[in-house]
Amino acid sequence: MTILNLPPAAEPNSRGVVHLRVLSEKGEPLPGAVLPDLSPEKWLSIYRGMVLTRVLDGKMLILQRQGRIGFVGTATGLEAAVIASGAAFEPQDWIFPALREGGVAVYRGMPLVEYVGQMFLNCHDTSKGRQMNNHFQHRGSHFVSWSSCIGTQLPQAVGAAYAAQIRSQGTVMCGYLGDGATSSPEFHAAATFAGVWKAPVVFVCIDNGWAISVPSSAQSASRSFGSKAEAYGFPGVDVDGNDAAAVYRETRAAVDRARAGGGPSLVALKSYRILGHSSSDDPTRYRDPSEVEAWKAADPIDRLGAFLERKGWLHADAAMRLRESLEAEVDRAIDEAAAAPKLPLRALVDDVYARVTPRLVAQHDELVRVLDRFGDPTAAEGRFPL
Ligand SMILES: Cc1ncc(C[n+]2csc(CCOP(=O)(O)OP(=O)(O)O)c2C)c(N)n1
Ligand SMILES: [Mg+2]
Repeated sequence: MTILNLPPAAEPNSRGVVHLRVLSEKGEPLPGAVLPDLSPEKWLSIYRGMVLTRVLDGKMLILQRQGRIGFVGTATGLEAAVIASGAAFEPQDWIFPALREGGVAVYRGMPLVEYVGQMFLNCHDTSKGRQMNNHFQHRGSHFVSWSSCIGTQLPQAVGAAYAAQIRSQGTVMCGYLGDGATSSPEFHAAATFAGVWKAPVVFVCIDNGWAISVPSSAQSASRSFGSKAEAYGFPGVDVDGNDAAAVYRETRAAVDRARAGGGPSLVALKSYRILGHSSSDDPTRYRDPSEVEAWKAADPIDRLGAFLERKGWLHADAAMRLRESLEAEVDRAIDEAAAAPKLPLRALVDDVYARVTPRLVAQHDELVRVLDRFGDPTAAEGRFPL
């Protein structure tokens, strides 16, 4: 029998775990639940970040389907888990992301044209085309470039946290990971060192139900992802990741504890990847469409929107206008980024070392010869040349 991967409920799941919540599915504060103490402006900035993330996903997927960019990994359905957790860190903190947290870079100040430019891998891409696209970085918002090798960002986050601790900087590091990444050796190494050193790091595990085609129920025999922290000697918590209020409250508590010298935490956010693993994936081959429908009905943007409406801080027409204005903003960024020049080939080698090494010069020259001989592969309009 297939076990469906359904949204968290008020009663314990089959492993006896209840995911913490603050808001009901309809956005009502639950009786007795403590709301995070946020200004209306901060709530609205989180909501805006969530809607912008959804808009970016939709438009990037269209660009990918048009053959104008190569790859997209979306956060659709994960917006509360991504943005409300990211919003709990301060500007001086550093984010070590996984695939789906580009919205946090934008929330923290990455210009949209750089985000889209990284998707196009053109001159607006601050990684200068040396990364695959959809691998954002933004120095100004302390958002570190991700590596596709699952889990590798975690020891880096812990190392940076240890350095900040030694320097008494009061800086907290955020290490994002997926449910699948909890099985990586890097998660184990990072959590071990973080626990021993009491490093100021918060591991934010976004359980989006799947690691490509492996359901998160089959990923581990642990009681829950949050409970894994116990083995490493620090607190872990399991949270309804579609409840932006609960996500913010619990992440913020972990950030505050880390900053005060209380060491690391693991915040596990139960949510769901509504779309495929990436633009190269067809999820209908391995999952039951009924669970996707169940999670669509538990939409995190609608839930936070309903809460904000209830509070009188957001009206339905303002929400619609916000979405339209964000769509227009992203369209402008796409127009600007799409018109930007390609990176010169030299950018591949230019500032890798203080001086370009003879080997890199030789590789660059060889590439120029190949292009002269076979032509520019990007000239094949609207279709992939490979
Ligand atoms: C070290 C390593 N092993 C395998 C892969 C192939 N791979 C790419 S994404 C992925 C699953 C990741 O799942 P999860 O951590 O849940 O993140 P999600 O994609 O669901 O956000 C795997 C196994 C990889 N990129 N790196
Ligand atoms: Mg996953």
